[in-house]
Amino acid sequence: MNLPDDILIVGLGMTGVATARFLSQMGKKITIVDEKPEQDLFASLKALEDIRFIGHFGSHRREDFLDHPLIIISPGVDSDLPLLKEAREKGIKVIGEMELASRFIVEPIIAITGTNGKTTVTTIIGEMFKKAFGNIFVGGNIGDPLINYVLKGAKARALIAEVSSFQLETIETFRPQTSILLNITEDHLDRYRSFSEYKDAKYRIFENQQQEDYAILNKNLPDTDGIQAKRLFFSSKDEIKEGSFYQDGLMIVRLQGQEYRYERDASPLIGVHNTENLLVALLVAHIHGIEKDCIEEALKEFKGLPHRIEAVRRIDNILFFNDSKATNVDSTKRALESVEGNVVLIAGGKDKGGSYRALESQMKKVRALILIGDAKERIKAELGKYSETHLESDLSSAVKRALQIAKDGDVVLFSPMCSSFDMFKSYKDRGNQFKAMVESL
Ligand code: UMA
Repeated sequence: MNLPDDILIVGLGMTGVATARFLSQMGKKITIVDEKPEQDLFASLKALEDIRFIGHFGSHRREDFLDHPLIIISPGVDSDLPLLKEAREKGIKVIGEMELASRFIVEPIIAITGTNGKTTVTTIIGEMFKKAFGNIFVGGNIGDPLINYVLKGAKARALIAEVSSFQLETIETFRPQTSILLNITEDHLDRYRSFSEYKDAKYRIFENQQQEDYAILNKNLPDTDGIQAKRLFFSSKDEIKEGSFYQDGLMIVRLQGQEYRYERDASPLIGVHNTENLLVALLVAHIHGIEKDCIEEALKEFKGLPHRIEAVRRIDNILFFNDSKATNVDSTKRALESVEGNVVLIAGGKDKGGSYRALESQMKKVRALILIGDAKERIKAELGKYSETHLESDLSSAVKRALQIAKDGDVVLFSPMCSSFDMFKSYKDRGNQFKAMVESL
């Protein structure tokens, strides 16, 4: 791709830093803007100490957005910002880092999106591919921006990329060889005007695919018209002709007249949602010709990721789970479906504007609801009538309260349904603090 000499980068988080390093390596003149003041960008600025760029920090300035022929934005920057709209109207190109990276990548990309399960599926596929081929890049929304792969000049056999709706908003030519859409439920309604806008962003993962590519979709998802790639489905309920499904304790892959069977129990991951995650990974592995023994080894060895229904400690037959990664209501619903026994649920955090009512069907399992954070009043208004409800000022008092309320054989589940940014740096920080609090009880 021919890039102009003068480029604006919006956002100086992980993505902005990686993009700046790449553009600097290409000898471009770089301007970086971020709405945060300089003192809050210390770590990013330190990471760019050795490269030359112009930085304007604090609030965004109109002239920065209208002065450069190309703007590259980070996923956290809304592509509908009025200043970006104005730039586009002036003929300035606005793309995201993932689009930029993909223009320099020739190796096959396996891209995974969905509201929940993305990171788990990306990681398991990554493990299977590493066993089979060794040299694999795993990145994207999971943490390592794709542009870092290009920057390092490495040559992997394939790239396994977790892709968010934010990243998909700003693609133009991004074309994965295999695109996966796991599920779509309400999320990020603080960024999107409607659920359908969020859904449309997710479906863009198929937009540039051609007939020789693969599109893998959950059988439950509607409207699959308009996809050019070969469509394969997965289901935890229904038998599938071409794709993968669960039946009587087995995960079955059917592909080009062949059938491959795996015991569900071969994986230590619990829950129907994980059955679906595994079905996808098995299907992708077989599309790419991975041998059964590599697949089986990865299935057995992958014990799940931290902060996802992670067992922390048992105190007097009360089991504490950390599910801090549950940043939306569907994720918490899946956690409640997966754990056994009565549950004391600790939830709340930064509200994203969606409804919490999707949890109603699982509330019979909830002995008590302990709420924290910005969202606590809204959650109480929607779910409080189904169980004893307590509002707490912080996570530490919520944990202590949970121990008082829980009875023998109960589960204490910390599954916030909200993002962490009202009280914590990230879901990881939140989960780590929860674990430390439980350990100190
Ligand atoms: N900013 C502006 N102007 C704006 C908005 C933001 O200047 O209008 C600035 C912020 O002040 C901040 C910078 O942009 O300094 C942050 O950019 P960013 O939020 O894109 O952060 P990165 O560190 O680059 O992380 C991003 C992803 N973050 C988001 O999508 C919000 C990371 O996903 C991803 O791991 C990383 O790129 C590498 O690809 C995180 C995430 O929460 C895990 N993702 C969401 C999710 O999974 O639900 C989508």
